[in-house]
Amino acid sequence: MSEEFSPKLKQTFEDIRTMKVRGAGRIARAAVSALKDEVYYVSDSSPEEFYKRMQAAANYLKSSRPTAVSLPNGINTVIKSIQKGIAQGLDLKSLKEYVAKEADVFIQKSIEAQKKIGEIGAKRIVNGDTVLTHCNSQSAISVIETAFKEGKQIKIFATETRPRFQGRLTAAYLADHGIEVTLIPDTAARLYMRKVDKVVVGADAIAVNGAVVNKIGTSQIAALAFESRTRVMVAAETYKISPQTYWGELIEIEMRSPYEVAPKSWLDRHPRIKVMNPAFDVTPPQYIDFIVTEKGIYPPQGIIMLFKELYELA
Ligand code: RUB
Repeated sequence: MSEEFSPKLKQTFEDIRTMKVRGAGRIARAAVSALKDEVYYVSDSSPEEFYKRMQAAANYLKSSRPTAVSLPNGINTVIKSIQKGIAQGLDLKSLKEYVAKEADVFIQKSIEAQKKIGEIGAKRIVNGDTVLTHCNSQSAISVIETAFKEGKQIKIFATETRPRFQGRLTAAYLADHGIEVTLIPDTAARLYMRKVDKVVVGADAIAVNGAVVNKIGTSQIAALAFESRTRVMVAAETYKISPQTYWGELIEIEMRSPYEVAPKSWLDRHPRIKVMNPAFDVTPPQYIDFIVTEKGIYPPQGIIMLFKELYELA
């Protein structure tokens, strides 16, 4: 099946699958950029043939990783632009130009959204705050970095984020940008929570009821924050809201290899041990204080209204 796709598309699929490209925003932009290039990969004979080819490419890319809703949402904007262009009666050349332009618009908007989230979220960080973040979220980092650039004296705890240690990426980035950061084991989150003023995390998906799917361990941290009355901010672009959850579907949680948790040689010596390695978990809305999007700040319970507005259902 994948033979019919361009080398770039196949490479992007592999990069997302193997987590060379990771983080929900980056995944979406990489997929949309690959689809943009796919537009001109072969010369189609008709708009319908082009549509069919792009739909196959879209479905292939969607299957690279299951949880980050930004991936299908980003891809769907490209597919919808083809449908719109065909409905408008565009000829093949104009249709391809239109679709490539819409892909660029998505990428540009995604970058701008992260910046805007930083500006809005930073208003909720005050001078002297200690912030705890988990995993490696560009949107969460945007909030932290903007607050720092505004001159606020802040300290960060970054959890190491086992088993893939994305917290090291966060810690390295923040330290390289002059921000005081302390890397802690995930298991030390409760010990240090008493020193934390705000928890700031990103999201891979947001359900319409305001529940947030993010890196495994996020819900544990949110529960600890709840216990110690520490505020939890989720920084996420609106394209992370899952439309499927409006119709009652659940968000699929990616299960990853057991060898990320323990080496194969060790597991081979202990064949009776089972390993579960979920990549994400669900934080219930009651453990989240607010969600910062590029459209403004919402309580988790307000996400349904935002969703209806975005999808013109209200
Ligand atoms: C990354 C992760 C990030 C979100 C949000 O998981 O959980 O918190 O994707 O990131 P993984 P961003 O490393 O498994 O992809 O704000 O950059 O979209």
